Amino acid sequence: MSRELLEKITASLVDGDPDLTVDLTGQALSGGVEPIAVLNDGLLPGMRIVGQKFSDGEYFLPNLIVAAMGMKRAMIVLEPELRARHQAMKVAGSVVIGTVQGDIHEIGKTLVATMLSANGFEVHDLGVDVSAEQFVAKVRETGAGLVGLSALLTTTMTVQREVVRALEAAGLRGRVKVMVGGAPVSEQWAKEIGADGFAEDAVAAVELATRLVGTAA
Ligand code: B1M
Repeated sequence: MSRELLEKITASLVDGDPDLTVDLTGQALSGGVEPIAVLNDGLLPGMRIVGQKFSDGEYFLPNLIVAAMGMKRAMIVLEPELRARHQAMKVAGSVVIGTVQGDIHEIGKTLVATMLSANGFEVHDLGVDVSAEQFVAKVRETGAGLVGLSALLTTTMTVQREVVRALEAAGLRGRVKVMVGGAPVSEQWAKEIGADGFAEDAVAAVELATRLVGTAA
């Protein structure tokens, strides 16, 4: 039953029906399906299929926009449930996060921010299209020990390097760790630009953040 519901959630994203996605997400939660399963086995496979169809030339920009709308609206329903699972956690560390300048992809970054927050991190989410200067200013203002940089485009992943350099130039690099992520980003890239680590998904991001903040402490 829940398998069938999760498949319907995936299909609703692929078919571009945001109302149905939200409705099915609510049904799954009230039917007792774990929020993390709704995310990992319902919503994310849908976004992967949409991306693949876009790459294959079968889908176009409007298809991406409608799918993103469904995903974002479903996340509004899902987020409180994800957080509720981790209510009793103490603050694990402070993180400044954002999608780098020139890039407006926000879903993955927001998911990482939600999972960090759900796991006890104090999260300062700067949103999308964030400049190196804005990252530097927020680290200064908050004293955060970790910066998370998301980039979804091969053309914007280079901005992650700019942020690392800007933190160095501002004299902050000694006290702040840098975590990078996003579809085109890799462990190798993280090393190349002098970041402290790469995480493939939101769960890995929580593990990495915990390890990095632990190292910094
Ligand atoms: Co865009 N887009 N898009 N898009 N889009 C991609 C990224 C693309 C791979 C599609 C494709 O060709 N198959 C392609 C990039 C190609 C490349 O550079 N290699 C692409 C393109 C080309 C574009 C435009 C240039 C299209 C155009 O205008 N011609 C344009 C660029 C706009 C810009 O940013 N300046 C564009 C626009 C858009 C929309 C606005 C329509 C929309 C975004 C809406 C929004 O976010 N509000 C959109 C979407 C939805 C996608 C796809 C289909 C889905 C992205 C997504 O939300 N995935 C995407 C294809 C794909 O990725 N399969 C695509 C779900 C999300 C949960 O996963 O973001 O990967 P993801 O995040 C993951 C991990 O990557 C990781 O954890 C997350 C959770 O598991 N992660 C981190 C992410 N950030 C992290 C940070 C961390 C750690 C882990 O630490 C800090």
